[in-house]
Amino acid sequence: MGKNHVKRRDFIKISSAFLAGSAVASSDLPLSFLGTKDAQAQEGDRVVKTFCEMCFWKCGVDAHVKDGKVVKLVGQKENPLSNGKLCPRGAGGLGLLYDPDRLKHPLIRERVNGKMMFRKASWEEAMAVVGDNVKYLAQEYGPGALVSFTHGFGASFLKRVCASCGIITAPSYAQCRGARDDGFKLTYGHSVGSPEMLDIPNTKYHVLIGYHLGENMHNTVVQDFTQGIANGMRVVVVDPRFSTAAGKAEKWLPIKAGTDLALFLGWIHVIIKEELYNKKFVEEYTVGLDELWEGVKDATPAVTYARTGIPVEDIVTVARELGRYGENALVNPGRRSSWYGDDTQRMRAVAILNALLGNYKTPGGMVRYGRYRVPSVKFPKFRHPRVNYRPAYPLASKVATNEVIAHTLSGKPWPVHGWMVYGCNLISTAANQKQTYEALQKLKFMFAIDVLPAEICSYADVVLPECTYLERYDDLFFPSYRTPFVSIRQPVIPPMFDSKPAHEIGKLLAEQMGRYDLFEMDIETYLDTRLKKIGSSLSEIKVKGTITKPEQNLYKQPGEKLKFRTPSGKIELASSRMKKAGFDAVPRYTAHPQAPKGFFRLLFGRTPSHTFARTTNNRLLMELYSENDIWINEQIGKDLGLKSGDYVRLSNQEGKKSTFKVKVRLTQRVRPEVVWMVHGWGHTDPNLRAGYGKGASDTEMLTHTVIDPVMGSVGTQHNFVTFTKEA
Ligand SMILES: Nc1nc2c(c(=O)[nH]1)N[C@H]1C(S)=C(S)[C@@H](COP(=O)(O)OP(=O)(O)OC[C@H]3O[C@@H](n4cnc5c(=O)[nH]c(N)nc54)[C@H](O)[C@@H]3O)O[C@H]1N2
Ligand SMILES: Nc1nc2c(c(=O)[nH]1)N[C@H]1C(S)=C(S)[C@@H](COP(=O)(O)OP(=O)(O)OC[C@H]3O[C@@H](n4cnc5c(=O)[nH]c(N)nc54)[C@H](O)[C@@H]3O)O[C@H]1N2
Ligand code: SF4
Ligand SMILES: [Mo]
Repeated sequence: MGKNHVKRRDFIKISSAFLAGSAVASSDLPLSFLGTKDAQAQEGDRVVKTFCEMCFWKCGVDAHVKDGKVVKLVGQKENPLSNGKLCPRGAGGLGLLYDPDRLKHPLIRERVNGKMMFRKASWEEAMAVVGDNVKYLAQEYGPGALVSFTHGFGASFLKRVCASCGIITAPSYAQCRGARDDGFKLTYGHSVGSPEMLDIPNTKYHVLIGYHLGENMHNTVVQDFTQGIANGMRVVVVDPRFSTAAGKAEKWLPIKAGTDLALFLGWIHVIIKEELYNKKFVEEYTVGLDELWEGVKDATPAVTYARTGIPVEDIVTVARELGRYGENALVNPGRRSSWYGDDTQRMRAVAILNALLGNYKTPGGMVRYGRYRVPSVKFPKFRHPRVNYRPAYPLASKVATNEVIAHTLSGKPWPVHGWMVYGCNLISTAANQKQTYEALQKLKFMFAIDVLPAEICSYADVVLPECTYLERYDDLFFPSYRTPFVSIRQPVIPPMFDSKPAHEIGKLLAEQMGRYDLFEMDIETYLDTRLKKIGSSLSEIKVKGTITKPEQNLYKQPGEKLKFRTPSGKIELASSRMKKAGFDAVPRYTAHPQAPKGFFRLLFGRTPSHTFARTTNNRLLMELYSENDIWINEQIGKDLGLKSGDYVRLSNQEGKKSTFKVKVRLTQRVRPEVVWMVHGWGHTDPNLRAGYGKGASDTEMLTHTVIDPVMGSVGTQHNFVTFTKEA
């Protein structure tokens, strides 16, 4: 074992000595943060242009600084993702920057008199422990013994070093949009992208499946949706819950949860049978129509009604309207698709529906964005030892987080003995917590890089405090988008406490591995060198914040021949790759289990003012929404003797009880057999002093997962809960 190796990990409460006495008391928080619509700088304000990381959308931000303090955050006008506006979470970034619970120093786990505790350490000491263990694991167990879980932009610098240690996995794949992306890749040869390549402002007829815009607050998509509605877009929402988006719709189809695939097959049935599809497009650009019809010919509206609970008339009307609006209609692919374990096939069905409409590169349809290409800088060669591993799922484009956690536990197919966790709180992010906890116990070494004492940190051997996005440079951001752009993240104020940015942590790690050369170029030189390649410079972008190119033409040009990177070169209604891998070439419906008597299917989602579990300690955002509640159908609740405002404990089908109580909200806005809550609440770590015990955790209840055999998406919506009233 590395000389500084530390042993086994029980949860440790990071001593309040490391948290208290912070420079900023919570009472210093600028509580007027929501009055920031006025983007004018007040006298004496210095404005620093950067981009947001309160979620992963990365809107441009103008940060106002006064007397060395950041006083407000407003949307950057020049930035196409913000268009001068931030969502509540973006505006509430100060609640993170000045969170009195922030991690302030590196911490090392130690056993003192038989008791485990964290010791405040210098970066030198902490990195020596990390370095020793990383090297030891590589020497002793070979490539892949250390895996990296990363979510967040700073990870790019760590990847420069960490790819050497084996697999990198992110919860934004199998827990999030992986099934959507792979389902579309199988069908179109490319994914929908992020930002999603959809021309929503010009959509005439828009079907949303679950995708709960307005609660799901991706800034630009919400702006596009609002624009679409202003342009006369008609909206249909399919959701067992009356979402905010449903409030904007002409039709809410309260589907029986888990039966969406049946609805899509029913729509495809009507569209083919009544010849409502775009014949020219389908003939020229798709393959497999006959096979598709074979697969859906029995999915009549009557059968579909029986499966989904949606009246025949609604099924037929929406199919006909989709056909009528054709190229200008959109069945939105949504985003988080890890639902029921048959997610790739469900997303394939959505892809197929769009293909039948012929809405490819059309106003209101699916489009293609290009990006502002910023060439990279060549770094010294670093040979990445390869893990001899075939993904467990034949058509997976990435390795799933839950898969790696399972491998850690089983030691198969390769031994995993160490984790690096950057910016993801695996305790609240990965379902099947028991597996996560057991894997943590089995690890020989784990280090976490975070800004807050998130649950995962309390299980680490070493905790490294990153500074927040408002205190650092990161890499340049230039996603594929309608208006191609490059934006800069730069320090608005210097790092507080003894925290460091990811690029410095990456450098320290590289040095531990003896690779001083990997970070020889300091961050400013690196960014400037990159920017010079596009005729700009660091000094220019620091002032401008965002550099844009003119908006692209998104639509198919007359005479343009479309090409698709699938085996057939066409959109595959029947997928050759699925067939080859032993799956149904055309999606097929199978019924999912329903709730046992007395139980309700647990569904979850977002609220506009919070992001996952990362803002549920943010004192500013908690003023807007301070704890989650559980939505229960009004009649059901009354029958159970509950009323709104009561508190209950949840208990799931396996008898797992929620650690904390949660407030009841009786509403007609959910179907009787489901209940719904906002994800990310019920922090169990007392170090998160504002969030501890507020609301209940959805993840805790997700003990049962159904993994998609195609790409490993973690279906979590087969868990059922019941309630015990709290005194
Ligand atoms: N039960 C359940 N699970 C889910 C979901 C769900 O709805 N329900 N949603 C899924 C989806 S869609 C996704 S994308 C994933 C998201 O999964 P995660 O990204 O793991 O979500 P968070 O809980 O926000 O954890 C982020 C962690 O990063 C830390 N952090 C914040 N800013 C920084 C920073 O600048 N630097 C560093 N180093 N750390 C930072 C936060 O303190 C927090 O500990 O979760 C998935 N898991
Ligand atoms: N405010 C805020 N916005 C966010 C985030 C955040 O944390 N906070 N996270 C961002 C990220 S990374 C992601 S991936 C997205 C996730 O946001 P979405 O992709 O919109 O989320 P989902 O979890 O797929 O969908 C939740 C909705 O689906 C409904 N639903 C549940 N089960 C079913 C079903 O069986 N059928 C149908 N038709 N509907 C169902 C729920 O009632 C709920 O309204 O949000 C993004 N935007
Ligand atoms: S959508 Fe909101 S939280 Fe996400 S980057 Fe934009 S402003 Fe920040
Ligand atoms: Mo996500």
